[in-house]
Amino acid sequence: MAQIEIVRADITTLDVDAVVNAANNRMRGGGGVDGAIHRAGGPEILEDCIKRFPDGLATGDAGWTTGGKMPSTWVIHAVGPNYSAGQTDRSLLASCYRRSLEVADELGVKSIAFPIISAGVYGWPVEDAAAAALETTSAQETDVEKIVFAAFSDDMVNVLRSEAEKLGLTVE
Ligand code: AR6
Repeated sequence: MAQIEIVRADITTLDVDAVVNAANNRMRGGGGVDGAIHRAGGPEILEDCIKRFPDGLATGDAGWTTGGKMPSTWVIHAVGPNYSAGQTDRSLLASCYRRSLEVADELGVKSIAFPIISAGVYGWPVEDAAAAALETTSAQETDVEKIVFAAFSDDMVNVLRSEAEKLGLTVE
């Protein structure tokens, strides 16, 4: 089982093999963490998105591009469900984490950082978004050794710590 860490950080600054992006179906960038990743990594990420995902990506799925100028080698883009638009199927949210770790294993990634997918613009209730993130990643068989959750606020750090405690998970 991978070691789980919760940190307060801008995910684009983390020195990990892969950072996960909370993307959308079009896979051409956007706001929130998606905007931050495209800005930090530079235009190579969008070029790779256009080349590798001409038709975008389905909700719940994940796929990789270069990390461009970021410290991470890879970006793994996952498309979360848009709760605010009525996509409330939790299995789609869990699928983002499962698919991201599968892609990470294909790439030989040993350390990965996740944002809390769907918990921003897409409006998923934050406690449940954090619980889904922790539950799904901690239950998965993977060769990834370190999973970092990058919280963008102190509130999110506290939510993640409290949900981890409810799940009986050891986190750093
Ligand atoms: N580092 C870490 N976490 C961040 C960062 C950052 N630099 N920036 C934001 N967050 P969101 P979603 C947190 O809205 O809800 C985009 O337009 C944020 O506080 O980025 O899945 C896409 O293109 C929140 O906790 O993603 C899609 O259209 C979490 O990351 C749509 O938004 C996710 O918030 C996806 O919405």
